[in-house]
Amino acid sequence: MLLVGMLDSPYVRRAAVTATLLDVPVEHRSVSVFRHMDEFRAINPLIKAPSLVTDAGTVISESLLIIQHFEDVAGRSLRPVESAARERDLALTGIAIVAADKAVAIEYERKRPEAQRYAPWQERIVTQLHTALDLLDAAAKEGALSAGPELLPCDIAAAIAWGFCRFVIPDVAPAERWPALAAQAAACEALEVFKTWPIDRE
Ligand SMILES: N[C@@H](CCC(=O)N[C@@H](CS)C(=O)NCC(=O)O)C(=O)O
Repeated sequence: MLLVGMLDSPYVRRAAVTATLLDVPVEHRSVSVFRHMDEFRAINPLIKAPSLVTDAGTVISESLLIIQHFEDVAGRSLRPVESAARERDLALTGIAIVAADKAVAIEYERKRPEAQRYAPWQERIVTQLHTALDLLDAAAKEGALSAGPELLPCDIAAAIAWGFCRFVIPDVAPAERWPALAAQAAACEALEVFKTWPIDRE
């Protein structure tokens, strides 16, 4: 299987870390959706990262679906089995994905020429990001997010979303404002599986 996309994408990185934890072997190709558009388009005309090319040659977009395919191949999932824990994981994973979505939106807004930026929209997405980070920090503080020993999807998603914020928009995500989340993410980043898929490999 071939996972396509750069590891500075929180979606690509989440998929890569999950594949390793599920023991699903993936080859990784670091192709940029911006700098290598033609190369990306040849793999997936949608030019979305991550893209997965399965062993059968099928192209799958969207990280959640790619992870679902990894689970199908592995015959297991990283989600807890017990229903309350499972629900909590789904809720926290969703919050972490929203955090990543909003951080990406903030980064993309910054690509616009100054005159084409719309301040009320920028304020909205920063507020949404901060709300998501508040919720993740509270979860980390009460121990609902951790760095293992068994990593859950929410642990992975939260740590990766936080790492992405610190990497691309550190000015709107100061570490001292969300210390429990920052500590949880730092503990995850120290793990071998996170080091295998570093955010800044390229
Ligand atoms: N919901 C998607 C989001 C993926 C996404 O937005 N990826 C960005 C890179 S971080 C991308 O492909 N951007 C180019 C574009 O949207 O045209 C997922 O979970 O895979």
